[in-house]
Amino acid sequence: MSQTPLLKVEQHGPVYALAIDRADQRNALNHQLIEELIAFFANPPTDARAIVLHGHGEHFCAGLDLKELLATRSENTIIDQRRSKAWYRAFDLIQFGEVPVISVLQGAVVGGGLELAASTHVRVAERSAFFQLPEGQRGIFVGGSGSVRIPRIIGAGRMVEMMLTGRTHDAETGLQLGLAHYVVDNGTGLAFAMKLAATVATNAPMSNYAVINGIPRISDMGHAEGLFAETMVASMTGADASQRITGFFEGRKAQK
Ligand code: 1HE
Repeated sequence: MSQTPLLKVEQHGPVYALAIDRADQRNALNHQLIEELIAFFANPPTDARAIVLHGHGEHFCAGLDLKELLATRSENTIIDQRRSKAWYRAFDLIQFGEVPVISVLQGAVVGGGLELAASTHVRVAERSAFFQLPEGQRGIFVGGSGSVRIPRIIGAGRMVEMMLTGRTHDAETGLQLGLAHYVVDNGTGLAFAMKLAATVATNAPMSNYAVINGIPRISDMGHAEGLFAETMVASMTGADASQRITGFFEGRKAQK
């Protein structure tokens, strides 16, 4: 029996809006959702130039589906690691994918929901958004790449403190920490993100690809390796640079 999809896809020209449609369970990530994320991001539509990821309802995402965890946990730790491996695949496909992803964050951005948000490239938080890592309180650890991605955004020390105390950061603090790049009024995040996505979509696709794949990797390299990688990546961009640069100067002349 086929399951009703939990990810809803809408095309708006070069921008695709991808909605997590599980508001009754606060968009908690179950196995089906992770598999649907993998299916979408492994083969995004070839005409997609930017993707907006958002969640239906009052909350972006309540993290791992804890009921499913209780029902499916294996005593065999090797088998149990399959869950994390699926999450790694999904979130790596997002962060190191073909197309920039802009997320819209409202209400709970907690646990695995924060791990998911951290794999997106631009994060727009509505004022209602709050960020928390309650894994310690639930007797578990991050298992969706949080310990790799989140310290690179807020620093290892802050993540340790968040996990030990279970503290909640509001949208404004999230902005200061880099968990969000924008804070907007409640109910306006999707429209704001769609506008940003339309702008991102006008960049050269190869430049966007180089930015999302090159910058996080190069920033992990040593100085010499980084410079070498940068020049290699740069040499692969620029297919339509002459036309774009000429267009830029002609546009400025026309304004004068
Ligand atoms: C869930 C989940 C969930 C809600 N798994 N079902 N994440 C957490 O520890 C967060 C747990 N959730 C919450 O703290 C709250 O639900 C919220 C703050 C997100 C929302 O509160 P509220 O009052 O709007 O909703 P609610 O009444 O708590 O929940 C509504 C329903 O969603 C209810 O189901 P129902 O069938 O009884 O109606 C809840 O059980 C369900 N629900 N959150 C399953 N998370 C790979 S490692 C990652 C590790 C983690 O992510 S740990 C953090 C897990």
